[in-house]
Amino acid sequence: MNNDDTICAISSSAGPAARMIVRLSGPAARAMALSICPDLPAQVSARRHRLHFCDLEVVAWVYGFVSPRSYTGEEMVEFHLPGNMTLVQLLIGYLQRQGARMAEPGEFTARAYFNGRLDLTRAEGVAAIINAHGERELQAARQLLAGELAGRLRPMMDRLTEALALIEAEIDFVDEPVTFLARPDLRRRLDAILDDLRNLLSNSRRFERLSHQPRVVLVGRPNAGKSTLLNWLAGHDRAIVSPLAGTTRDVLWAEVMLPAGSIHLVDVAGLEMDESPESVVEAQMREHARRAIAEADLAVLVQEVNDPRPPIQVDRPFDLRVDTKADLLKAPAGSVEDAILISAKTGLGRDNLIGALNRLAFAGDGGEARLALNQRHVQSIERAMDHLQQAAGMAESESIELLALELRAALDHLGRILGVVSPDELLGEIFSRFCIGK
Ligand SMILES: Nc1nc2c(ncn2[C@@H]2O[C@H](COP(=O)(O)OP(=O)(O)OP(=O)(O)O)[C@@H](O)[C@H]2O)c(=O)[nH]1
Ligand SMILES: [Mg+2]
Repeated sequence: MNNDDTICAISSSAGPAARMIVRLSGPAARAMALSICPDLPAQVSARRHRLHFCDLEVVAWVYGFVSPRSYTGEEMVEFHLPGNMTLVQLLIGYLQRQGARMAEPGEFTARAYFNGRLDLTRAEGVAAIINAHGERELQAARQLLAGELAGRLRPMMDRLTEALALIEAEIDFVDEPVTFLARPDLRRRLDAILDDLRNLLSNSRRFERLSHQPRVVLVGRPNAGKSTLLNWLAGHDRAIVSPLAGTTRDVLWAEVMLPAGSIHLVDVAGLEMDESPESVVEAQMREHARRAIAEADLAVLVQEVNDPRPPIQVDRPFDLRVDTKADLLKAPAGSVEDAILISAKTGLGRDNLIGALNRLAFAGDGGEARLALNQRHVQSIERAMDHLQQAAGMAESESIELLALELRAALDHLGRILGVVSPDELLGEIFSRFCIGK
């Protein structure tokens, strides 16, 4: 990426809006802005101005930022124009004729990173916010942007740097019998850093998991009330319900909102225990059901409360049992102890059921306080831990050169997370996930 030129882009979201934002950043940003807005103040400012370009006079809010006090760290100007795409395109065309180049996706944030305004985890936070689906991802992205991961890693890196410096000092004084760091002390320090990294991994969530919608499949005999349950939780008539056994044939699903997120609730054909399929359709129906059951994250056994037969069995254990049609309950002993008793007719058990599904589907998610790590973070932490383990194993040995090498490699991997040492291809990979104008 070349930072010598001045870039511009539309940085408001796509589609009609009351205001549209054109961003300009780089060494010539101010000069270009002055050519259409001669009274732009020399200091940081936010004012309404009359802009003159392409024989037009347009009243717009103009935000002037002075290097290094801007998002990118460069001279920056933002034009907040009336929401008119033609106007915006005329302005962009004008700026291009003045020498501005259209920004690539993520280029504003990349410049912020190169100018030391953001570390790499925070830059990823910006990308994650732009791409967030739903509240949980947004929350995790905000944590990244707030620098929480960096805040946890930096003290560990400082401790590691200190140990490395002491070891390297010994290498420099190899001819003299000095020890700057007693070996048991070194070992303790390395073990402590390893413990902290291990804790960071085990107490964090995975970013990738946040966007995964847990699949929950309803399994039971024909007529048990599975489709009714699907409709009841989805809040609309997704599936056909009838008193005839064998109503559902295809695999159906609906998105169901639970307090911690949404799940993909799957309804399949009712299954009998040991019945051989009578027709081609039935064989297919079973095969589809079997696959949906195997692919689900959770399986719920749905059984009519008065059904005296033993529950059906499938190739996996059930995570939850739901007894349906509680309004038809003949004797109180009908329900199994750890089953959730519901009635779609009277509304009984709905909160219980939602609570149980929520716990199962989002267990281990651990609320908002836990940090979310992406694949790249986890991989770098694991590699750093491998090198630290190697180093800890050598702590007692004589060859401190090799030990220093391992410590340096560990530090390097942690540094990559923050972008302290970042190969170009890694940077390209991260910033290309942005959209233009960010
Ligand atoms: N009284 C009562 N009837 C219910 C309740 N839930 C479902 N039913 C009835 O039970 C019958 C079967 O319901 P479905 O939801 O179609 O059952 P299913 O398990 O999807 O059946 P298949 O698709 O054939 O496997 C329908 O007539 C429903 O109206 C309930 O809570 N109370
Ligand atoms: Mg059904």
